[in-house]
Amino acid sequence: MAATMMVAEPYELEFDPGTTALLIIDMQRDFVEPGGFGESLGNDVSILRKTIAPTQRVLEACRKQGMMIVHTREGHRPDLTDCPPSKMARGKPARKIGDDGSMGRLLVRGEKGHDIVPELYPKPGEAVIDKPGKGAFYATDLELILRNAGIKTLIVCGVTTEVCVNTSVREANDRGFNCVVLEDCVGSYFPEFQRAGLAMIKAQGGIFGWVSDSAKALKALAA
Ligand code: TIU
Repeated sequence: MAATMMVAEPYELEFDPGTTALLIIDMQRDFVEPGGFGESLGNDVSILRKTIAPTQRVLEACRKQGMMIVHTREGHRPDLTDCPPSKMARGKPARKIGDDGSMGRLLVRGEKGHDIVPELYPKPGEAVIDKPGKGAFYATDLELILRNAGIKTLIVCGVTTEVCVNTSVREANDRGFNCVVLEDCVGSYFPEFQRAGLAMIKAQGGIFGWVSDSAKALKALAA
């Protein structure tokens, strides 16, 4: 497929699916199902589940185009040596990172809660980036993988809008990648942060990137 256009804000985005990756941030049970890390921070996690269906449609369209697909997971080694003590202590939670939850140890690699929800589960050959922080580029090989594949544009989905999605988009933007965030494919525990998190990406002429939605992305990918 040749270069195409996606209707977006603040203006139309031109992209080539051959140099574009779908980046799905942290669609893990720990953030979207009860008993996980998100709930341990005091959040109602059910609000995030509405991102799953539109993200699934975009994922299927990108797979059909043969585009690069990258999934990220936030989490830590079982011995927690890569978890800053400050992160563990933040919020004084009743259940901390590494403690037992109903889906295994919270935010620990290899546990059920740490893995990606079944609806969006990676297929063989799709990159899975395990990240210890909120940003997908910090202490990971994501940039190397994207550069080696000649990727220029990122279509971004995932959770949460103002935390890991925003942090990762800012990191990507500073590295020269064009990012378009699909608003119905990203979710926040806080409606006001969903609005602000998207507004600050597309403000000032697209200071961090573009905002579009799954329907517009599907239309662009079908063109
Ligand atoms: N707490 C919250 O909103 N998010 C996170 O801790 N991680 C991600 O956003 N993935």
